[in-house]
Formats: sequence, structure tokens, C-alpha cells
Amino acid sequence: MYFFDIAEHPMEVKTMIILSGGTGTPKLLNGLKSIVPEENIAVIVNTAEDRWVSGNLVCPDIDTVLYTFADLIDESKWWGIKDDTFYTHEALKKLGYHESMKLGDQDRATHILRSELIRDGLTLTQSTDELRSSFRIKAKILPMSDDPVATMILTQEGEMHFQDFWITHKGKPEVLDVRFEGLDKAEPTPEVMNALSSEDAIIIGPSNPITSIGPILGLKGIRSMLQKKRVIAISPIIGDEPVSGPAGKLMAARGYEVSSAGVAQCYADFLDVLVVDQRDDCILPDVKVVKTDTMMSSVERSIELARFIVGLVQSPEDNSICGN
Ligand code: FO1
Repeated sequence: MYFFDIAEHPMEVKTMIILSGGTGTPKLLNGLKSIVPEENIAVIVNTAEDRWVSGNLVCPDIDTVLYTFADLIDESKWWGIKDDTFYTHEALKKLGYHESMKLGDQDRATHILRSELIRDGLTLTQSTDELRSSFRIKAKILPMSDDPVATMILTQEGEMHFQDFWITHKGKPEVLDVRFEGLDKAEPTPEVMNALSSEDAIIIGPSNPITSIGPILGLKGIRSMLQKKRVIAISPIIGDEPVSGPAGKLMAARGYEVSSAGVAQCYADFLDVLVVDQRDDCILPDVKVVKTDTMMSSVERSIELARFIVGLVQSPEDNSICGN
């Protein structure tokens, strides 16, 4: 622990260890990086939405985290690089080839470098670290696993990769179930296990508990590690609506209530504190519920939420903000 001076507010911080998917948690990281030195942040990132597209490995959640720390993220979509062009994507279309994901030209450069490094024998963790260094990021960005995992969505129209469900089918088909191909054989990396064991408190960002956080929790040894920790999760649901994305549909398909209580159920075996929005009337018998504004509609509001979460991590005994 030490003192630092960022945004004119000196604070004493531990390393913040955060489990992340691709939209809600990067918004929180966007605030966190303004109040905590980057080298005191370690992000464990979902890789189950990764996909090889046009010869290169696209890792949407890792890339969103990289671009967030590098101040390059397109904040209108929370994926891709701001002001990117799509010449290659359009040129491929003219040649009669339709890419399953609309890849920007600069974004594609990230995928090309990653894939070259992997073809040269680096792991996903090592290639991510090379990219981290190229973008001059000091935070640790840790893929959950070096083994491939694919999120498959079973719908009434058949089983499809998450990206086909979300992009091609626009998240519309009724979801019957979710399956993580390869997860039973995948191992968490030593870097992930070291990060988790290095601190007492772990943060689960406001990401979809089924397809963003679920694959990380499904890796061997992660849930039992979290049971030994103080886990603080931020609910991505307000009332009965997800703040963004398909969390509601996916939670319902898995038999969970679409609510913050349902989120707590997903994490029931290890959750200590659930942060819910101040408009949410969630009360839980076994978990401490704390309320604040969780709508990160601007960087200022992301900073406010990040400050609140840092406060929770730093002051485990403070019950003054308890909502139940
Ligand atoms: N989401 C879309 O809705 N349409 C797209 O064409 C699209 C392309 C894309 C390209 C690169 C990338 O990193 C993400 C992209 N996404 C796109 C977002 C992505 O489908 C999901 O939002 C994330 O996987 C959610 O974590």
C-alpha cells in the first residue's frame, strides 16, 4: 500500500483485482484508472467470446480493456477504436466475403499482431502482454485462460457462437441454453491464480454474470479461490432490466431471476458484498447490499462509482452505506 496523487485526491490503495467482460466493467475501469495508479490494477478478462475472423484472433473483451486503458476505446459502442475506418472490411465485402464481425482497420492491426505472436509460439497471455506494452499500459491485463473456450448459445433457431447470436441475429432469437465449449479442459493461467491470491478483496465488475463472468468462474479452482476472499460484485441489472447487452435473456435461460437478487444467486457460494443501483429495491438475507449510482453514463460517473468501490475495498468494516 502507498500514497499517490491522481485527480488531486491522494488515496491509499491496495491492488484492485477485477474480473471483467466487455462493456460494463471497462466503463468502471475507465473511472478507476483516473483515481488509482494503473500499476495497482489487475484485470482478469473473459476470453470465451474470442473468435478467429478472416485469419486473425479477435478477443473482444481483452481488446475493449486494452483500448480503455490506452484511451482509444470508441465510447459510443464500447468496442473497437474511436474514429477507426473500415476499408478492409468493405473491400472484403466487395470481393464477396462477408466477415462475421465488422472489424475496423486499426482494430484489425491489433488482431494481426496478436495472431502473428501466437503463430510464433507465444501464449494468449504473452501476446496480450506484448500488446499491453505496445499501448504503454501499466495495468496487468490477464486473459482468464490460454486454452480456447467458445460460448455457444442454444436458440430456437439452432446452436450458434455468441458473436453470431449477438451480431448476425442481433440477440433476437429465444435463448434455450448456454454452453461453454472447451471450458471443461481449460485451465486458468498461473498469472490469474497469482493475481487472485495476492489480495484479500476481489471485485467482480458490472458485467453479464452468465457469458462474461460465468466462463471465468467455470475454470478449475476459481470458485474455491473466491470462497477464501472478500468478493465485492457490482450488479449489471437495475430492477428487472440489464443496463446493456443480453444479460437478461441469458440469465432467464439459465433459470435465474433477472434482478440483482438473481445476480447474487449466480455468485451465491462466494459473494460478500453486492453493489446495486440506488433505484434498485434489492434486499438480500445473506449478502451485504450497498447502494449507489451505478449508471456510468459519463466518465465523471464512472469515476464516482470507482471511488465508491475503492472505498469498499479499503474499508471492509464500514457499514454506513449498507442498504439493507
Ligand atoms: N458488436 C456488434 O454489435 N456488431 C459488430 O459488428 C461488432 C464487431 C466487433 C468487432 C470487434 C470487437 O472487439 C467487438 C465487436 N462487437 C460487435 C462487440 C462484441 O460482439 C460484443 O459486444 C462483445 O463480445 C461483448 O463482450
